[in-house]
Amino acid sequence: MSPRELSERIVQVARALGFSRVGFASAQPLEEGRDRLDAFLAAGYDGAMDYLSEGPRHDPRQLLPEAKSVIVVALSYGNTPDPPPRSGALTGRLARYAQGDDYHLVLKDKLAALERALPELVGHPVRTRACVDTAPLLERELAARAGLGFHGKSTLVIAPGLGSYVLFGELLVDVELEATPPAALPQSCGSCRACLDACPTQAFVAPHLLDARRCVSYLTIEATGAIPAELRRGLGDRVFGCDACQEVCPYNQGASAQKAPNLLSPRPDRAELDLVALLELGSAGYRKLARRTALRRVNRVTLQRNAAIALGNSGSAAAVAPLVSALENNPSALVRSHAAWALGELAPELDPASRAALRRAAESDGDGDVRAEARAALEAAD
Ligand code: B12
Ligand code: SF4
Ligand code: SF4
Repeated sequence: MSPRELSERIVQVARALGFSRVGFASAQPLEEGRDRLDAFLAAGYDGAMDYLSEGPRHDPRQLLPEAKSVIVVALSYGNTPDPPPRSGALTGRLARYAQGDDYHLVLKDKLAALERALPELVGHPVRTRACVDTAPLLERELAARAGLGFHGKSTLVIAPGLGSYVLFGELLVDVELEATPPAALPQSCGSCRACLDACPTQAFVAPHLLDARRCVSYLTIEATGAIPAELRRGLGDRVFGCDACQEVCPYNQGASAQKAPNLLSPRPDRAELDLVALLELGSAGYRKLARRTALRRVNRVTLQRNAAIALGNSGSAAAVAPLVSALENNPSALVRSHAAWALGELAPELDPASRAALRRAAESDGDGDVRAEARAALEAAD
């Protein structure tokens, strides 16, 4: 079988598994990507994501020394329903990719099926390594090299015809496959800068360059400690991830009407979560909420912290009582301190009882951060 025939048969199998795009790239090191990653790390834009500097991420052969090619697949989730209009209810938003099954599990299952099909397609045993997100690999560089899309100014890879709501997975193989030529036009953002202007925390340092420490996705998912006070308002009602830079992208307009299969099976009840229930989440509730979803990436306290901030951003008097309860009863100082901040944001809504709770926390909470946040909230209320 010619290399082209082999590629075509692999594409057929991958498409039958539900992948929206499939491309092939050489497993040669990604030199340009390495330079960009080094500059990103040198500037400290990675924040606490130490794993980004561990091990070379630009060389697929570090993961499979015999690798000759990389099969890159794209899973499209653009047709997740658009978020409902704000209703005034105390709800928090999840990023689109988190509204259904965990993409790591879905992609890994599908890549395993492709892996099993390869020996018969190729005609001999094949050494492989499947990667989804967590392996030390520059997945966006590989996706672009495999012709699946181009680098948007938002740093997301945009797949023509699908937009940026695509997730990538890779299969490294010890087989020489014909590289996919770059995707057909259009291939750039042109003069557009909508994503840069829409970012609620001004996280873009320049086109194609993100200071991850300011990104709502980083703050709500990766950051485990206190969220810098000056960025909390920017979170708005987002409690897990952020799509603001994708929502405004012209390449994503009409995405929710796409007919492509959505392997993540988004659930309507996951577009928004009840913020009070999230703030009061118990262990059993957390297990039920996070099971087989991307929410597994964060622990219960992180979700409670995020809920406290979103309640503080709600402007609603109904948020005061649950926040006072969290300030007085939550065992986590992180949650209590963010509840105190949130009460300060709701200063015009505070009644004498909630002010008294803040005063008690300011004087006698066992944690210094909680005392400081409660004092600041009282100052805001005076
Ligand atoms: C760390 C990480 C994050 C961090 C940092 C993101 C960032 N922009 O660096 C945080 C937590 C903020 C994050 C957020 C999100 N992430 Co993320 N993340 C990753 C992860 C694990 C590593 C990315 C990385 O190495 N960053 C360091 C920078 C320097 O590298 P890079 O962004 O990949 O950029 C490279 C290229 O794009 C290229 N490049 C950069 N600029 C330019 C400019 C030009 C002109 C050219 C030619 C090339 C180029 O050079 C860079 C280095 O090689 C990847 C998975 C993986 N293993 O790659 C997922 C990944 C990038 N994330 C993904 C997703 C879906 C998201 C979110 C949309 C989730 C959400 N809804 O909340 C947001 C989007 C935020 C954004 N605008 O990027 C997808 C992106 C899919 C896509 N279509 O691009 C990935 C690929 C996961 C996956 N398996 O699908 N993420
Ligand atoms: S995901 Fe949100 S916070 Fe992060 S860069 Fe995009 S718009 Fe900004
Ligand atoms: S919003 Fe505009 S600038 Fe940003 S990625 Fe999309 S096309 Fe590019």
